[in-house]
Amino acid sequence: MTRSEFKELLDRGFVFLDGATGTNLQNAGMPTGVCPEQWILENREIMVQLQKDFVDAGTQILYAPTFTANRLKLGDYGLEDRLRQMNIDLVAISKEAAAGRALVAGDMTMTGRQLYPMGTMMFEELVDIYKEQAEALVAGGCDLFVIETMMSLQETRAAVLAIREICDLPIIASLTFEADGRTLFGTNPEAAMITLQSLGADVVGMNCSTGPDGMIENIEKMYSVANVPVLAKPNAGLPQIDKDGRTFYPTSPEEFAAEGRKLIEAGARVLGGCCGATPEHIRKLVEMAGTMEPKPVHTEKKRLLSSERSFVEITLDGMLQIIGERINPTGKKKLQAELREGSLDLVRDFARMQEEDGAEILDVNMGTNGIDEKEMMIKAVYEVTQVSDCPLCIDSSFPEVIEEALRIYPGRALINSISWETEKFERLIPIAKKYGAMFVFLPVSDEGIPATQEEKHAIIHAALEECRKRGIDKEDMIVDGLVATVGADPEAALHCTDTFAHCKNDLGLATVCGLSNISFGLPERSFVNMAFLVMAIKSGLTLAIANPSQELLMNAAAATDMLLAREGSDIKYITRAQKYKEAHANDPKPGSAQAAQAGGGASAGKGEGSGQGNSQTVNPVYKAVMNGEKTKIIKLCETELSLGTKPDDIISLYLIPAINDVGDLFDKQKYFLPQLIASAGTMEKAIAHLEPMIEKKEGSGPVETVVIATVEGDVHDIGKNLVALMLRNYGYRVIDLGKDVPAETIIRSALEENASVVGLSALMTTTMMRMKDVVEEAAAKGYKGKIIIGGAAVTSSFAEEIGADGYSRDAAECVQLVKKLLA
Ligand code: B12
Repeated sequence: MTRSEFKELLDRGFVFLDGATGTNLQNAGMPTGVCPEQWILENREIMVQLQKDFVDAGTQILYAPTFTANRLKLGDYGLEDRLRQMNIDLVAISKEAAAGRALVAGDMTMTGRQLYPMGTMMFEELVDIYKEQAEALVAGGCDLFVIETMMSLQETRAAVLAIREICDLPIIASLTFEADGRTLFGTNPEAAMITLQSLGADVVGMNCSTGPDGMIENIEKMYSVANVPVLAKPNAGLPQIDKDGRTFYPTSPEEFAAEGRKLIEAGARVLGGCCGATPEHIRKLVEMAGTMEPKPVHTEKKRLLSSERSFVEITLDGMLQIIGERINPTGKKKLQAELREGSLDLVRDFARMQEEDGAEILDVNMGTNGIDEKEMMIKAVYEVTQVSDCPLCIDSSFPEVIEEALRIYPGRALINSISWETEKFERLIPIAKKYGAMFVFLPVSDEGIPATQEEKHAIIHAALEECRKRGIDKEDMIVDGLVATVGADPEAALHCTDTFAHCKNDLGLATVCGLSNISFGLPERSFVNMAFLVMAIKSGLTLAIANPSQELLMNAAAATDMLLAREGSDIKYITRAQKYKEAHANDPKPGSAQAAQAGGGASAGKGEGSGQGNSQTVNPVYKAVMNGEKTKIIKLCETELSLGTKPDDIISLYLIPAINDVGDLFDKQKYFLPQLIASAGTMEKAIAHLEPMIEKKEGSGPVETVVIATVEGDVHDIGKNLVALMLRNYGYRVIDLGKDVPAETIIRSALEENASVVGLSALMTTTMMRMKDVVEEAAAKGYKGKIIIGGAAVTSSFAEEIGADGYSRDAAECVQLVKKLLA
């Protein structure tokens, strides 16, 4: 099926998908622990019957049972060499069931391995894994693709790109959102929709995780930014356990259909069911939808950029928006030196500071001599996306640098810039199109900078027309006003404002400019820049590339927006003004001798490498863990040691409080999994470095053995490692079994090692009950030693409740506890 035929199908109205595969097959006898794809091939008649039932119920698109038939997942069963034939045969099963009455989608999902920088797999490796499966699915004759149950937006991007690079079949992309409205990796529904529709997915939506009611708000959010149909394929409710310990899904077909009504009202056009949804659920859904009309797919396009976790809308009539300009080595000696050494610490700092100061988009430019710009740009994109939620503006003079950055950027980026010079335009427009990026258009032609306003405007018109012909919308383009220097051309500012007004009012185009060029060569440039900014905003400027730490500019922009009565600008101005007042509460009074010495006070701006607020008071080791700065941490620990702080004090005063604060921010959804992982990695590196330096305490008496482990299902081991370290320092023989350890292994080891004490750690409410399993296992196997427990999730009363012999709050107390128990 071609993409345009698929679009026609979607334009006609609702499209119905199938229901669950896994749960229905389990009910039909598929045992747990087997390779589902292989089981289906061996029991093909069961699958054919299930899918026939779905088609009879109204399913128009069947998902072929190829969900985990990728190299990595099949590899778990030693079946990777059969990948191609298995995918072909599995598609054939669905085709037989469809018998021409439904389309068959080749189904792909996550591989189970995480992408760099959280895991070790590189982006291209994943693209190749998906390509291999996609090629097999095409060979099997699938009509379209579905990428489903995705928890990572970046992995979904890899799959979409892989498919797009081998064929032009339609693609449905569907992610799984948690109850908090984000994927496990922190992506919100809008960011997912913006990123994937611009990358070329034909339908975007969500499946699994919650029941239909939990999806409604997320579907509304997706629909609000969508130009493609929205998909909803919920579970039949949240899974529950029956009295025999079996999982079931509680939503009946009637209830499922009733909730489906709300999903349709929220904007869903493509509908089906996930775990627990039977053919009867689909039948009721189809019947109910027959009484409704789908909401229209928006044809009007918004200007939207996204990062992995957030998004920004650019509006022609809204407040001025700032693209932070500081991640650019031009004229910044310190940044240049760092980049040459391969360090991106300052890049990360600039990213954080600019976001804090009000930038909504961050420009990233790595152009300086003495470095490989492409390599550095890729590193910078990885780093900045971890520390900031702002979408990025990829800024380079080299198309190949831009392309590489767009390929790995986990969102929808802005390109800075594409000009009307033939070579650049021809090279970069297809790149913008392939990756779905927006771009800054520089009205400069092969003849150079246009000599007159008429010429400038003629170039803009020609580019707009050419883009339209190539399927690029005017909303994807932001025109650069080409700011000249007023010292050389007295009408420079007037020409620019004329272009801003023309673009906005006559062409409906957004505009951008770098401000500071206007004042080049003049004294007290900040006054000129500010006056120009006010004129530019009034004439219709949409975005400015600027340093958001320049208070004068930022506050003048907020005040101008307020005077122009732009929505939300009054609150923004007041908030900024209050922040300004607080920041300057201790400044010398204007006009005083100190003020004169301070040289301009508020208007001076922060300048490179300064202005970290009151962060000077925060300990750098603490800060590095909070920010997940792995590369810095050893150096910072060394500095702290040289100041006389003992290694154990560094752990208890800075490292532990920092990781606990990270946990709080994670809890409040201010931090997401990538940040949690980065902070934990930084903490682990610091502890490994400090461990050999911690003084051994003199032991006394016989050497007693302690077996210690984090319980099954739990991978948190930082605290457990500290406990082990402390006990070793006090002379105990510690057998550390690691993390995620089953009860049987722990007790077996305790018996074999003749341990006097078993120490258990658990950090999650979901794993603390595994401690009880260990206590029971000890009783069953006749282990007579003591069992102690710890970890943030547990308390002394819980220890009593499960029959453990002791609990301690931290590692130091644990030593006392063990001593007491063995006395
Ligand atoms: C770091 C961290 C991680 C790291 C762990 C890295 C590692 N190698 O350990 C990573 C990123 C991998 C991680 C993953 C996850 N995490 Co986590 N994580 C944390 C965090 C921020 C800090 C834990 C920590 O190291 N604390 C510092 C140490 C020193 O403290 P401690 O472990 O409590 O240990 C001390 C004492 O408790 C005691 N002690 C510890 N063990 C023992 C044992 C004995 C015998 C004794 C006597 C004493 C004792 O002494 C220790 C030293 O003083 C906590 C938040 C928090 N404040 O606890 C969340 C937290 C535990 N994680 C949480 C979650 C939800 C997750 C994930 C599910 C996230 C996800 N969506 O994937 C996964 C879980 C994966 C799994 N199956 O386990 C939740 C748990 C919620 C709950 N109530 O169940 C928390 C509470 C965050 C939150 N507020 O939501 N996490």
